[in-house]
Amino acid sequence: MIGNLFQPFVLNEKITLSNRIAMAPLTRCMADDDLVPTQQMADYYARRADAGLIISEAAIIRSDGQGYPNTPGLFTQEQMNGWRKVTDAVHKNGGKIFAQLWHTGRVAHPHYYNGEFALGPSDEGLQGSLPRMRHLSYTKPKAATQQEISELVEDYAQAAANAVEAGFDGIELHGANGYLLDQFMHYNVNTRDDEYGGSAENMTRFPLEVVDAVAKRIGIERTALRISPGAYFLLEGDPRDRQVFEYLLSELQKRDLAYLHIGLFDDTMEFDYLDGNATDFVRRNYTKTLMGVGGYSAETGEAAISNNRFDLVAIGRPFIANPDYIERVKSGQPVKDYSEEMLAELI
Ligand code: FNR
Ligand code: 8K6
Repeated sequence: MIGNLFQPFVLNEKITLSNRIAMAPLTRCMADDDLVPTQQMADYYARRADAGLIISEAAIIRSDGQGYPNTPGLFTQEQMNGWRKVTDAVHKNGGKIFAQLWHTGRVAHPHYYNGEFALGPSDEGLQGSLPRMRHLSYTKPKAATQQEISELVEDYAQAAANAVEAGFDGIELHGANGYLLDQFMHYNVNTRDDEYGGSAENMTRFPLEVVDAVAKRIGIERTALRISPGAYFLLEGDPRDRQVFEYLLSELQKRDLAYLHIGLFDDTMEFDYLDGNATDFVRRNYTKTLMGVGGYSAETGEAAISNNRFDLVAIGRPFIANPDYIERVKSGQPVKDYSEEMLAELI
């Protein structure tokens, strides 16, 4: 039943995956209070090392990128040492692991880093209160200056270098789901009128500067990117966003990323301004290695790969519920259903 899913997949000269199933990045809020990954986290990832690729839960590149409690960092030596336990454990079990690099932008909260403000593309803020911290409301962000944007580019590159030093096989830039890089690419949040806003070329400038700075530091073959052309989480879509992503994809097409990954919870979602779902929009505009995601099982992922909708499938919630997901699928055993209570513990 499951055919080419379990064949090796060559990403590039440096990296070959043992199969086409990736573990999606899954924030678990289980790092210690210095945002250092723990031994329990190392054990959790090691149990899933038979995935073709593990993409780590998002790790913040610097303290003001934090928007949720106990999300791990990749900017101190102690955090790198914690990640080293994770990467060693995964490699010992024959797996490969990329770090997902994160800055939440306007979704950050000064409470977490004892700061004055959250940085965003503009001062367009979020309404409401924070998940798991309902007593805190989102703050009005400060629009990043060009100097601050240059510092952010450097901090992404440094976090990527830290990731490689901590033993990761590569990194995935979190450019999806309404966080900092994604905020620059949607008109709803990016209302700038300088060279970082107002046109497709300007709105993709910062994300592309980050891609290029990271690639220069660790190699493009170790650099991947996750994007959400369809806005569905933490920001609103705008018909003009389509041109931004068409331009982004035309630029990415010129680079040899390890892979491009869609940021979605549900791949059946349709977006008017993309003429359908986000995955098909990306596939029409980008011909290199693409990772799909959002409500897939191994069977439906395999079918989508056979239909050439994408090349690799990321599985999220089922991996939370089933540490032995790959074994179960391979041997035809049923997989346990995910439920939100499972987030309380790392099994
Ligand atoms: C996520 N997702 C997510 N995405 C991301 O890019 N970085 C992250 O850190 C997280 N964290 C996260 C935590 C939890 C608890 C969930 C449920 C999801 C999204 C995830 O990678 C994936 O896109 C979705 O879960 C959809 O895939 P599944 O679960 O339908 O296979
Ligand atoms: C990306 C980091 C987030 C951290 C916290 C946990 C996430 C919980 C997951 C459930 C949220 C589902 C949101 C889906 C949005 C779809 C809206 C149409």
